[in-house]
Amino acid sequence: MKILIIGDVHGYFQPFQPLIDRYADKVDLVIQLGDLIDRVPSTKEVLDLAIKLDQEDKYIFLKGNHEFELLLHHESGMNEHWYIQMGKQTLEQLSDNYEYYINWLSHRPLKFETDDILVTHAGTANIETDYWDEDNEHGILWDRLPLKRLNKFQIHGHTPTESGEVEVDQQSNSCNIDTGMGLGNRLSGIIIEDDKIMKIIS
Ligand SMILES: [Mn+2]
Repeated sequence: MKILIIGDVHGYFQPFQPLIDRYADKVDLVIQLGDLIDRVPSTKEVLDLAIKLDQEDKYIFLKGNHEFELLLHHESGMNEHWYIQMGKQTLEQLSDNYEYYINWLSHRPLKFETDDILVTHAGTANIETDYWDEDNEHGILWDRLPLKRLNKFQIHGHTPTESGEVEVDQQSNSCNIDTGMGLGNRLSGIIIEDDKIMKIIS
């Protein structure tokens, strides 16, 4: 099975749609690992496309910390840290159909897993506490610590790589595909077959 995994999009419709158009037909499954939203003004277009694609079984959209922040704002009231930085603009863009977007976002899974790979937003930190806790600063949505080596290949994003390229870490048997779209750098993806990287798209 060939799987295309796409990194953090952060509202950049422009490289996101062409990447889907060019590569989705060449694989069996497409996974985006969260942080579709925030940062630039086309969050709405990105979400509209994702929601449309998600009607097909072929697509899986995971939750990132930015989706978590928006849902926290929705459920628990003013999330000031997020709101001031980018939430206000995101909420304005989604205001016409707010409940519809919230409903879809609240159903995003935290992981995709096979016998060979584990895909999450930020990876599994080498910590004692529960890394599946969405509110844990070293949890699956937030971690920036070195990852725990598991018995499978991990693919994650969340922390832009220093090189601006897709980076493989041999020690933890993992791969970071966040090449800094949120900083205006670029969007990347990889095509995996079993646990082997067949192609890097950058
Ligand atoms: Mn993130």
